[in-house]
Amino acid sequence: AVEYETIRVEQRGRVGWITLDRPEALNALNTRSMTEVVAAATAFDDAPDVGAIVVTGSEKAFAAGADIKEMEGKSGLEMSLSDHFGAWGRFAAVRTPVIAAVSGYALGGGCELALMCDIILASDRAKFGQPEIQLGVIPGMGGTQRLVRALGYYKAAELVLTGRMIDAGEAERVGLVSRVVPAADLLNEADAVARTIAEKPLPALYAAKAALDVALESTLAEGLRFERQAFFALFDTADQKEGMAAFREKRPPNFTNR
Ligand code: CO8
Repeated sequence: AVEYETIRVEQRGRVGWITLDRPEALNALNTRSMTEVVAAATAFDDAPDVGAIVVTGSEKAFAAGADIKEMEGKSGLEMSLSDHFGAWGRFAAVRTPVIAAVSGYALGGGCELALMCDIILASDRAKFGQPEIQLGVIPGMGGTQRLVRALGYYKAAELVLTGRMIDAGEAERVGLVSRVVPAADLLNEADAVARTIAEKPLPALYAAKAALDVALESTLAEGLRFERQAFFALFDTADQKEGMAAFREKRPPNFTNR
């Protein structure tokens, strides 16, 4: 078994849990934690009995950014040659739906990690922000791109240019967060949402996530073409036949994830 140092990993039912666990650094993301989160997420993605993944931190911090102390002394050339944090691309490419359950700080790379997930649930103690400008840099794990797509240009520009943190209520109002719950309820709420997703048929979940992803990076015409092909392909799955038969027979479906 893999020995994780910076995360805790657990499968409960059909839900894979990844808990960031570097409390001494407010879960700041270093190379080690990137490697571990990516390994855990891709292992859950490969497991046929996992239908949803939850990523969370502690009540005080989801993740307070990329690890500043690790990056500080590097040159641009070193960052570039090592493709510093490039492996996060594999996290974003996970086919299984991923839920971020955020409490406390989700700053910089922490906010960007949440943005790589499909659903963001927040506790009333959550704070989001891209403070990189104050460090003389900019978001480097997708923040400028995903925030513009998620919030629109003007709100994203304000956050990236000022570095201002927003609380959970504002994050919900601007559409970053699906729902805000009391901190004590966050993990139960994440579990409920994850279970709801994980009991759906896997081929349709993969297709839905892939189509949603295409919406972020294509024209409407390309996206509609992708959606239609994915829709057609699902008619070759056992779960489509079962789902529609169950509807007709007025009984719950029994999906086999094929
Ligand atoms: N990196 C390293 N260590 C951190 C980080 C971080 N991002 N955040 C907190 N820590 C450490 C602190 O240094 C401190 O350690 P120590 O006890 O050894 O001094 C410990 O965690 C606790 O932190 P604080 O004492 O500061 O706790 P407070 O409650 O007083 O403050 C804050 C909490 C406001 C969250 C504060 O810690 C803070 O401002 N942190 C930095 C936030 C930040 O600027 N994040 C952005 C980082 S840059 C980034 O994410 C770029 C991403 C893109 C990279 C892509 C590369 C390709």
